Amino acid sequence: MSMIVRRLSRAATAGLVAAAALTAAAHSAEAADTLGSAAAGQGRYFGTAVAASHLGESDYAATLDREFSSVTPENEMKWDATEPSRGSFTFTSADRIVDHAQSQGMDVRGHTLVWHSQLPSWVSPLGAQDLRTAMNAHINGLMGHYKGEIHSWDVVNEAFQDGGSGARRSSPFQDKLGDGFIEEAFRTARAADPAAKLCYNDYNTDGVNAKSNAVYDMVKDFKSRGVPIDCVGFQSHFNSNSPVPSDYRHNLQRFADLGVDVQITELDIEGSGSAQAADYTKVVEACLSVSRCTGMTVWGVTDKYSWRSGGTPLLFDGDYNEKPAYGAVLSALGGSGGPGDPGDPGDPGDGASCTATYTRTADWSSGYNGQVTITAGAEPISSWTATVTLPAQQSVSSLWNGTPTWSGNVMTVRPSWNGTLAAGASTSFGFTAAKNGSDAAPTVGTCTAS
Ligand code: G2I
Repeated sequence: MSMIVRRLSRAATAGLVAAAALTAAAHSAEAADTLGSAAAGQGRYFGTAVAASHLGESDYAATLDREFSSVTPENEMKWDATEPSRGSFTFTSADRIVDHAQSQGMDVRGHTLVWHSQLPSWVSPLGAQDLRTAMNAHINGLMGHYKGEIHSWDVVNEAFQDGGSGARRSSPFQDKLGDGFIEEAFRTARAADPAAKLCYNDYNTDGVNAKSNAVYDMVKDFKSRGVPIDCVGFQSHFNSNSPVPSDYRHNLQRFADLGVDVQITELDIEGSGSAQAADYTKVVEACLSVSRCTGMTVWGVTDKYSWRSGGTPLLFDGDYNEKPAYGAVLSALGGSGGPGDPGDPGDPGDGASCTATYTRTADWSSGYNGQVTITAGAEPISSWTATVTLPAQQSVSSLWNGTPTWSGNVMTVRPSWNGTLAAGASTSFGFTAAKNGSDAAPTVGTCTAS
């Protein structure tokens, strides 16, 4: 689909975004027994990196939808994914994540516009003037497509070297355009989407050191000269070689004192058990004690899909069980519940649960039949609720074995006669949809049960 068409259809879903925001507000008023609702009680978001390819896995989607209030596409908004050849933008995977997030009332962080890594091969050979044009066109292409839909963008990522020098990292942008490329990227970004917070994002800048000092000096300079910058992202990838620094809070605060928000953008901490839990507690407490620390994002939902899978660095294990670190984070956020607590929605076998999976059962040129199968979890259930988000153009003409309510193109379906299911048992509902020019599949969101 061309960028222009998609841009129009995104604007047409504005009503849907508003409806999703209402869902989020209602959600945060419930008992703070999830990461997102507990963080909302502290005026913060709690997010995760998401890969589009996992959204069809029901346990992945259920954990994501239940626990998190913000998402960051892990790879889908990077340059190689969105503009693989010059001037030709593809947003299919990124749109999937944004549509899913909006259907659940989640915010979206944009990651990332200008970065030396995951660059398509056509970028590096460009001469200086051409590279400048291409960089600005890339920023405008991405930010234009998602205008008004992204709460914070990582405009420039990882532009400083590791080690003691505090120098800029060599990259096509640095080497050909010089230090000024960062400023230019931020100015272009501000014009492209004035509502988005514009962030500089980096790693090994979590404590006070030569690298964070260099970023600090840049932000101070930007603020003094009116270069538009709103926030600094601290990736916070920790392990035994790179532990949570003792001056983490102090470092976040000194950046906040420059007049920018700070965000923890890619948190993960290798380890397990109580030691890992204690480290996560330090990070959450540091953010909560800095009023301009507006939210935290962990870099993935489950250990099994982490870029550091060997290090089990996340809050849910490979079977989506809550780890001790989950309980520590929830309690540091002022929430209640956690692994083993009665009524905790994330505990397997502890309370009603269900999963929802989608299949297309019939297909013709102008329409199709879809079927959603609801399967009870480890306990019997007496009712279920499933959400189905249709591509904007499509419309549903009939639905059977379920009772729908609509918000924009999000259909929330509850049982008609088939709410009661034994543990592990299934039922399904079906519907007929008109394609109206779009053959895309609907997205099935979280299934909740009682
Ligand atoms: O490296 C951890 C993060 C450091 N900060 C910037 C982040 O954008 C970065 O994320 C990681 C992703 O978590 C990985 O998933 O960035 C990596 C690339 O630099 C991502 O890995 C890549 C693999 O290297 C590719 O082989 C693969 O095709 O993911 C791609 C998509 O699955």
